Amino acid sequence: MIYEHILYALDRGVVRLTLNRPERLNCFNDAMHAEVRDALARVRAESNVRVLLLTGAGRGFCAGQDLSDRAVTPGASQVDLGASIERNYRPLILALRNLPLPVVCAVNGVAAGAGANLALACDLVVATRSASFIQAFCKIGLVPDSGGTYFLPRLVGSARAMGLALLGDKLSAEQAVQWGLIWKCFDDAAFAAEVDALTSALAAAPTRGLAAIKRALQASEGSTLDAQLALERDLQRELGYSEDYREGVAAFLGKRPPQFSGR
Ligand code: T3D
Repeated sequence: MIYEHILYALDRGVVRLTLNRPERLNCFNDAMHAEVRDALARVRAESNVRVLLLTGAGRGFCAGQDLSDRAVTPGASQVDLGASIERNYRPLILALRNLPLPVVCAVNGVAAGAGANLALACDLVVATRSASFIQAFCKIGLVPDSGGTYFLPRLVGSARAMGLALLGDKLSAEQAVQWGLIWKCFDDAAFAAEVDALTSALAAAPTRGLAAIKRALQASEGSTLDAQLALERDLQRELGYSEDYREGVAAFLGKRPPQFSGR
């Protein structure tokens, strides 16, 4: 597939997927959704990908759904938003969550509506200090989608989730870090270098182990202690036979840096 609305680049194990409609703050139309779906399938299929980096072109990260595709003209039939969610947003969020490798979101500017929750669905979210997060849905009579009602209370607690979702106020990246909504924010000038350092470190790490950590932490969100203990046992058993575990132990005992292959 030739991409018109995203950029896709693989370099040293890191796929950089850039939402690329900067004149509209990278908001989603159906074509961009189809391209992102194709790109995520490609990431899954390529054996040498060890990290996915999601970011946006220009001054914004993503402003959610393209509302110019939702203008209602007199006499025209209205769009079934449930069908749009089912076709586009739900599979997108599930694909990111189920990818067996770390997904980093580099929020380079405003993240609004489904754009904000797309970021929250990623495993590590970093932002420029000038970035912001807006649960814009309430301003147009909608409910937070793309996992917003799932991620928000789990990340920041129900009082803050309610405030963000009911008021739709802009939350600064610094406040988002303080509230535990995202991992870190960096000065804008240092952002690219910090993101490179983060993704390079993850690309050199034991990929299967990281995928298992992601799976176990996700599972704990709806699980019991006993079920988690059983899952940890099963994952540890599996990882104990991996090349990266053998390399990690050998490197530790040999007092040398490990060279993980991701296998
Ligand atoms: O519909 C379904 O399928 C259901 C799923 C829905 C999921 C959703 O995401 S619903 C929520 C949709 N998003 C929003 O409501 C956010 C709308 N955007 C904004 O509120 C503001 O643009 C921002 C707060 C994000 C940024 O404000 P600001 O002042 O920095 O920029 P701006 O001037 O508003 O935007 C720049 C341009 O991008 C502007 O175009 P123009 O005037 O220069 O030609 C603006 O219209 C355009 N733009 C920004 N967001 C959207 C958009 N165009 C279409 N759709 C957008 N979502």
